[in-house]
Amino acid sequence: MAPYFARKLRVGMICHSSCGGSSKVAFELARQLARRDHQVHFFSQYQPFGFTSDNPNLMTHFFQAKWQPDLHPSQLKTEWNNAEQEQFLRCLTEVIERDGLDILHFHYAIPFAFLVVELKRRLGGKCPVLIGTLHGTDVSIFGTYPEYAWKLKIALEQVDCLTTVSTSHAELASRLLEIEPPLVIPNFLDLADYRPQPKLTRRKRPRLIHISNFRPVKAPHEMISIFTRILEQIEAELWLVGDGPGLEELKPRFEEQGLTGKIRFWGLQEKVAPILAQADLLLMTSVAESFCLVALEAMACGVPVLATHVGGVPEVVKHAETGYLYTAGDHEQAVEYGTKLLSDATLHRQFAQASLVQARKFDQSRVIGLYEQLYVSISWSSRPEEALAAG
Ligand code: GMT
Repeated sequence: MAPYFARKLRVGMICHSSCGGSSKVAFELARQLARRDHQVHFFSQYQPFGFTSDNPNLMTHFFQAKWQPDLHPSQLKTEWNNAEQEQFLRCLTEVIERDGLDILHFHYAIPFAFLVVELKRRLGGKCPVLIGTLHGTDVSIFGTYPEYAWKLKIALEQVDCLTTVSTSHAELASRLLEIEPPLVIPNFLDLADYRPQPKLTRRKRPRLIHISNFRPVKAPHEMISIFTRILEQIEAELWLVGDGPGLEELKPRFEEQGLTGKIRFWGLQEKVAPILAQADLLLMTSVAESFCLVALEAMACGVPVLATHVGGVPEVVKHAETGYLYTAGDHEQAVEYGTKLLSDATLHRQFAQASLVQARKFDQSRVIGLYEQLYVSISWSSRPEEALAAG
């Protein structure tokens, strides 16, 4: 049962308008907190792809009505012009002055760490407690440019509490940005939404699936090469879910390799669970992943994972239990693992079962309580008189 927090919180949640993992996590956290009767204000530049809510405790603020035509929903818009920054700060200030907020929680550091620090400068003592979650390339890419890392460090040090999604990412952030390691609160799923489903069709060939935004960090060209080599060993097909500017560049490669007919393109999908549940193996080829939310989504649907051994992935996928982790770039190893799992039904059943067990560790019912505890303890420590009055 969900823990009951007598004190209902007023939380502001900020994220990018992309369809990526950090937005998904932010929105799901907002949705689950609202279901627990907290008052949640969700702030994003535009309405993120597929995000809707009919819970009166969850109020949305999309402060730019018209989507920028050159912004693909898979992209994170990290550079905001002055007008956009001002609109954002005005929108936050209005809500804070009207409704009051105990906590303001941003997801992905850029540009939000800089913007909330500016908000704090303007609001002084009226500023809510600031919490930031570092999600991925805000550290693993931006953190590698020394000048940028320095600016980020200065902003992040003015935030009241930093969290991140895996131990590996906390260590990376601490090393690259020279900050105290952030608190680790893993990503989570509502297992009511992600679960195994009966296979809809009888199939002769096993089905691999890849879900991403096809950015370079996902190394999608590696996926073609691995899939082509798997086809030399067994019959198989590949489903591609998601979209991104990188996908168009890949399409001619599929044709060159004679893969048309073995690949289905699904494009961007609001609900990936029903598609995922029809697959046999998730293939992820990323060069960096702080967590790999899609691996968790797959496991929750009873689909084992073949992924690169990078970042926080080993904290999610258990090697040789819920999938296989291969050394990035070692295609031979990836092909060997993939073929083995897809051609041994008993082994596949064992892995699928173990995946379901592993996914339960990340159910929202376990993780949302960690955020509630953090919010309560940090907002009370910043307002000791209120904590005393509440006993
Ligand atoms: O950091 C990114 O490039 C994108 C980010 C996002 O907003 O989609 O993804 C990251 O956050 C997800 C949610 O915490 C994690 O599951 C992903 O592993 C992480 N991506 C990378 O680290 C590349």
